[in-house]
Amino acid sequence: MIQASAVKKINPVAEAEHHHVRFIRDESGLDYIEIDNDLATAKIALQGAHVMSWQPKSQQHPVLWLSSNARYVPGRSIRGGIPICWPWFGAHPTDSTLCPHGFARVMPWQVVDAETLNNGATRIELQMLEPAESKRQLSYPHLLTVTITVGETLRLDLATTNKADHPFMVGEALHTYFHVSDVATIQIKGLEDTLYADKVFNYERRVETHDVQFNGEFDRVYLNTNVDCMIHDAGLNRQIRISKSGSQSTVIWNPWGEKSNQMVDMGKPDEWREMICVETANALENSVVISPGRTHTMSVEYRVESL
Ligand code: TA6
Repeated sequence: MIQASAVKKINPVAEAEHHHVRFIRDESGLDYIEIDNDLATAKIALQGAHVMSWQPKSQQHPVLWLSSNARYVPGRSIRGGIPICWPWFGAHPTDSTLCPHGFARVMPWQVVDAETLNNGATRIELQMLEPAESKRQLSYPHLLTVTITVGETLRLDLATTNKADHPFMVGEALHTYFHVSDVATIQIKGLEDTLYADKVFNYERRVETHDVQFNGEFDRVYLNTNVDCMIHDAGLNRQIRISKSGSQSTVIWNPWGEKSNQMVDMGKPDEWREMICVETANALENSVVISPGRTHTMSVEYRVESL
């Protein structure tokens, strides 16, 4: 974890200009943005433009789950928060040597704009930088930005611009880890009658018949769906509403105990019980073809509601 003694300010000008925003660097050289405005707190790693935490000041509990032994090292994704999967989701379609879920989540990003909105929220726009490694994995010219708005709600707008002279296809996900009281007692509402591909059963296709509930490993890509989902959590007396646009897939994942225990960064033995991933995505056949000169934007907004 970040040692307080190793933390130093890296952008005092931006800090002065943009109230509520602080830049810090840890001992591995990773940079972070801390936001503390009238409405909420949040922390974002510049590697991956990775939102690590967000908590509205009206809420007693964190909304996002962040593993207690997440790794904060260059080139590795942080376990928890909101990893950005791009430009493919899951395994690369043709080259198994490439990292699952693409490279955006481990690339350096830079802040291109920051402002305080009239409602008190903080809006930060980041752009992915393109080291040689990313060019090797995606040779087409492109621009990837994410705008993160931190307030009573949390909003992310992930925008891909095609700067090539031919169309290209992207798969993508905002792979959000939510903090829940106990994954075995929550329900996810909004996906009844939706077709899904079940990764636990070799991508077998079925149609959801009920609210989603959990009693074992769960890894599904719900397809052709753009509706709101709600994580109904009686244990925390709250519901998290997930509203999205530009997204046709919703991915839900919890590895359960055995798989979590095989992973080096899933926290203490039972920590996986307090986590559910509900991902705003365009995956499998919902991957998006972007024409030359066009921008495709996938957006999501999270809101905590009382039960
Ligand atoms: O979104 C679900 C999933 O694709 C699962 O199959 C699981 O592997 C998970 O993402 C985590 O992937 P990661 O590469 O972050 O370990």
